[in-house]
Amino acid sequence: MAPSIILHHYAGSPFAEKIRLALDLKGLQWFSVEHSNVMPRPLLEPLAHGYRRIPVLQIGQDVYCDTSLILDILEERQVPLYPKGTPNKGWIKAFSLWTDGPFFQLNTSLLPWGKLNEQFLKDREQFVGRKIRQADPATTERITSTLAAHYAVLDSILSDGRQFLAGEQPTLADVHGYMHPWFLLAIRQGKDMLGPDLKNYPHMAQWMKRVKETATKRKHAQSYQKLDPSKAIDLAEMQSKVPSGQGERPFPIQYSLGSTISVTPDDTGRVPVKGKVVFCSNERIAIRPYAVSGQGVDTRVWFPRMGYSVQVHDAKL
Ligand SMILES: N[C@@H](CCC(=O)N[C@@H](CS)C(=O)NCC(=O)O)C(=O)O
Repeated sequence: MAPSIILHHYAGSPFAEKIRLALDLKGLQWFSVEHSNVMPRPLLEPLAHGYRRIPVLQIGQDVYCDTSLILDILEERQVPLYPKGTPNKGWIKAFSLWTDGPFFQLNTSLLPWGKLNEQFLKDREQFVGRKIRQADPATTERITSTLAAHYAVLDSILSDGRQFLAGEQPTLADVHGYMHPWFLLAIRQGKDMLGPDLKNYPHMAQWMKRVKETATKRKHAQSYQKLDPSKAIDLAEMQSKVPSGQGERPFPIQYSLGSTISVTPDDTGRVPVKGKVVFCSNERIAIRPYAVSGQGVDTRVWFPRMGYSVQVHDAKL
């Protein structure tokens, strides 16, 4: 049977690496749809309706934004990555606020910005909403030393001899932590990325090998197939009508099912996605952009509530 999971991504994205790793650790099969590492992404736009970050997970006409939500969706499938006896979802989510926030920002600030092409630099300036400059040597040294402290935290968690970050079995904590040394090493292959020397973190180096080996062992024999981006659009269009709305909990007072709202990331890629609310809970929210714009494909676009702001255009309470 063809896999129903479609990952929209590009090879060099550390956040996408999280999802690729989780898919392998879970032994799931998926379709890989590759997009450019800069905007525009004309064959993702009709599905994601303005959401400009990578990765995006598509299952039929449902489009899930942000790795935090994508990992929750994948967790609903076989081989849990919060096995019994390990820290539960809430704890690991709190842990990911560190890996995805301050740790990630420091890691990317050491990219060799001065050597990257103009188009990439301009794209990322738009993405972060400010000018990006190659740090001078003193700043680079300061960032490297702070970043070293972050890697030391990963190393110290592992220093008591545990096999994985949350104990003896791989969990989503490993998925969140792994993207950082992976990114540093992937970029270093071109010897261009600055930053701490990973040889200084022996526990982390062993753990990286262990995570990789476990993923290789567990991954499905035909883990992924490449899919043409236009086929992913066809697969969303083939679905029946978007199901009517629901919510697990009372809605926030400012909006309700059927309200027109925009959802915008709080930190980077702050492009609002506007649509009618079709689902809302404490954890996630889904909107139907097509119901407002009449453009693109009639998808449900899902966001986590944490890290995203809502602007209400028409409350219809
Ligand atoms: N909080 C988001 C962050 C995603 C993110 O920052 N992705 C980077 C790629 S690793 C991105 O979209 N960069 C800009 C781009 O590719 O256009 C998530 O967890 O998915």
